[in-house]
Amino acid sequence: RTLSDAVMDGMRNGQIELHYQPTIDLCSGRPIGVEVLMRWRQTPTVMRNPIDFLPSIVGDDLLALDMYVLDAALRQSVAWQGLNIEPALSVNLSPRHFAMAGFMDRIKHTILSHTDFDPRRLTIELLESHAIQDLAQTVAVITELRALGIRFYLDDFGTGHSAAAYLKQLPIDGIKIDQVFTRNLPDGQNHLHDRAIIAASLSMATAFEIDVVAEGLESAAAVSEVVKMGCLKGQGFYFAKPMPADELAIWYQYHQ
Ligand code: G
Ligand code: G
Ligand code: MN
Ligand code: NA
Repeated sequence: RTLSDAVMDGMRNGQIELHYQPTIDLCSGRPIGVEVLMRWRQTPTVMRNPIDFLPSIVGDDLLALDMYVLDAALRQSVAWQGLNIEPALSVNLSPRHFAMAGFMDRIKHTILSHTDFDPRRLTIELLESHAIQDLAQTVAVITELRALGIRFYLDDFGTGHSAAAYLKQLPIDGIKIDQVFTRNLPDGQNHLHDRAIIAASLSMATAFEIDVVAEGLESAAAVSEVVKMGCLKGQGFYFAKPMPADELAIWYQYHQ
């Protein structure tokens, strides 16, 4: 049995869990929303991160897994509304799905079946490291979903092979600056190069009138550096690690 089969069986047996990491308004220090991050509870004591198993899952299986995560996150969000917390949700999706037949109907059905969820509270993060296969089709799907109020961000910005081209060609609302560019701030190895890349990303985002979130903020000093450069939103262990839903609810009620 392959790793992919084991994960898909795990999904059917309730072993896929969601963790949630807050994103922060760097001016007020308050949370704006949460990024949804998948985990696989392979055994009661072994929890695996997606980096270990996602690369082995392809095609329809990856789509099924991503739709499972989206559906579970929307259900969680509606449950949180009952506790008076309403974080915006950011869900990771591979842009590969966007060229697949039937994807549009499938994702729309998943989102609209949660009638108590306002689609304006959903952001989709597209992994920039995954190549886009059918650009015209991808643009068409994004455009139709944006008409429902869903926002799109390019994730891992700067680490793929076509960041600037995607920025130019896709109708997106924001970018997430990858943690490889923030982790050595303020004065670690090659920090001048990192600063140049962050400044260039911010400058492009300003020209395109889109949002920027800096990832991987692990210290107050790193936060203060990106704020000085003009970045208004962030995420990272300095503020909060990814947490299970019950912990996130307590964290959010305390910090909102
Ligand atoms: O949580 P962690 O740092 O281990 O996540 C590692 C990577 O896995 C991140 O780049 C993230 O974008 C990706 N990832 C996490 N959850 C999902 C998901 O539900 N679907 C997809 N396609 N990628 C995910
Ligand atoms: O690629 P993506 O942005 O989706 O990945 C998010 C991943 O980054 C999550 O797996 C999360 O655990 C991890 N992460 C979030 N904040 C930090 C941080 O401050 N430092 C490090 N090293 N990893 C982080
Ligand atoms: Mn992400
Ligand atoms: Na990222």
